[in-house]
Amino acid sequence: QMMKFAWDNYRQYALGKNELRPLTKNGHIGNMFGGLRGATVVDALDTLYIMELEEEFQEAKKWVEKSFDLNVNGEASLFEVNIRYIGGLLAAYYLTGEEVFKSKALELGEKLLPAFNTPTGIPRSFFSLCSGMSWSWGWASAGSSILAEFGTLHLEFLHLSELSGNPVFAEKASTSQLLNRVEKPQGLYPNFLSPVTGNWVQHHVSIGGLGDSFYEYLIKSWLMSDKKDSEAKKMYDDALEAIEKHLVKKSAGGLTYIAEWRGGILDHKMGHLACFSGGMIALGAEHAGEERKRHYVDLAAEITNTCHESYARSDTKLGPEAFRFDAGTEAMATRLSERYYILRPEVVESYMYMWRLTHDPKYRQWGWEVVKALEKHCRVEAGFSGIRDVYTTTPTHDNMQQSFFLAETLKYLYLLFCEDDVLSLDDWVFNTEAHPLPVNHTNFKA
Ligand code: DMJ
Repeated sequence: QMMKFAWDNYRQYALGKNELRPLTKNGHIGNMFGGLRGATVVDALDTLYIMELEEEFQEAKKWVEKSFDLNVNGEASLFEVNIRYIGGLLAAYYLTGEEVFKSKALELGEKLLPAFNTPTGIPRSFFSLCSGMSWSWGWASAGSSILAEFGTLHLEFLHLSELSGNPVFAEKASTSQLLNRVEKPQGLYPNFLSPVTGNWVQHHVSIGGLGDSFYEYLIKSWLMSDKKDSEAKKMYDDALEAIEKHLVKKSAGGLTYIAEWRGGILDHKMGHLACFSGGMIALGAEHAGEERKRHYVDLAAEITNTCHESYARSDTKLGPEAFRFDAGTEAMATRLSERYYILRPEVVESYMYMWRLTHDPKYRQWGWEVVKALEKHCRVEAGFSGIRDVYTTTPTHDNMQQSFFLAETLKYLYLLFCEDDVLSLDDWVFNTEAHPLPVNHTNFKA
C-alpha cells in the first residue's frame, strides 16, 4: 500500500520528472542525471514488479517504451546514472525478460563510456552526455575522484558486457589493478584519488558517504561471480580487517560504531549511509569460514543495533543523517544540520540482511517500527516526504519523495516480511540502489 501510494502520487503529479514534490504536488528534475528524466520510474520498476503491482508496473514500462529519451545532452553524475538507471533497467530486464529494458540499458551504457577518458582511466564524478568532457565535484580536493563513485560501477558494467558481448564495459569499470598498486595507509582506502596521477589526494576514510558502496561492491562482485572473483574477495577481506582494526569502536554505553578517519585522527561520527555496513558484514559473514563467521555475525548485529538505537533515541523513531559518540553523546545527532531524515534505506537494508541471516524476530519488529514512523511522520497528502528534524514530533517536511525510497526503502521493508526465497540471496545480489542482479553471469572478467 505504501508503494502504491508513493507511485500513484508520483504518476499523478510528476510522471516523467525525476522525483515527486509531495507538498507542492509537482515534479523535481535536479541536476544529477544529465537531462535524463523519469528517475523514479526507472528506480521503481523492479519494486512494482516484485510487489505484483501489475497495472502500475505496466504504466511504468509504457513510460520507458514511449517517453524515456536517451538523446539528452546535460551534465550527469556517472555514479547516480549507473546505480539508478543502468541498475534499474538491468534488474527490470532480468526479472521480466522484456527486451525494451535491455536495449535501453545498453544504449545508455554506451553513452557512459567517454566518462572514462582520463589519464588513469578512473572516471571523474561528472561528465557531459554530449561531449564526453568530465570534471570533479567543486569541493573534491585537487580535482579528485571519489572512491564510492568510481568504485561502484563494476556490478552493472559486468552485466552490460554480458548482455552486449562487448568486454569494454567490464574493462572500463575495473579498478583493482590501480587500487592494488597504490599504497594504502594502514591498509585503509582513502576517499579521494587523483584521476590524473592515480594517487590518493587526501587521507579521509569513511565507510559512510564517499566510501560506502566501494566496499559493498567488493564483496558483491565476488558473490555475483559465483565466488570466482577471488581478487575482489581478498580486497574486501583485507579492507574489512583494516576497518575493524582502526575504525571500529565501542562507546562508553556499549554501542559498537564505525568512526571516520582523517589522516590518522578519528572522528567519532557515523552517517546514516554507514548503516548499510551491518547488512554488508552480515552478507560477507556467511562466507567467512566457520571461525570468522561467528565474529562477523556478531559485529554485523552490533552495528545494526547501534543504527537501531539512532532511530529509537529520536522522537519520530526515524534516524538522523549523522550521529555521534562524543562529549557524552551516544547515537544522536549533535549538530542542527545533521538532524534530518530523507527517506534513506540503509537501516532497513541492514534489518533485511540480518533477518535473512539470523531469523531473529527483533529485526521484523524494528522494521515495523520504521513502517509506523514513516506513516506517521513522512506520509503527507500526496506522497511521502523527508523530514527536517527527527527530534521533534511535529517535524516540517522537505517536500521531496526521493526515488531511492521506492527503489530501496520500500523494497527492503517488503523483503523483510517475505519468505527467504523471494529474491533469494543465493541467486541475486542487490546493487547499491537495491536493484537485483543475477549471480553467475561472469564470463567477462576485466
Ligand atoms: C542511494 O542512492 C544509494 O543507496 C547510494 O549507495 C547511497 N545513497 C542513496 C540512499 O541513501
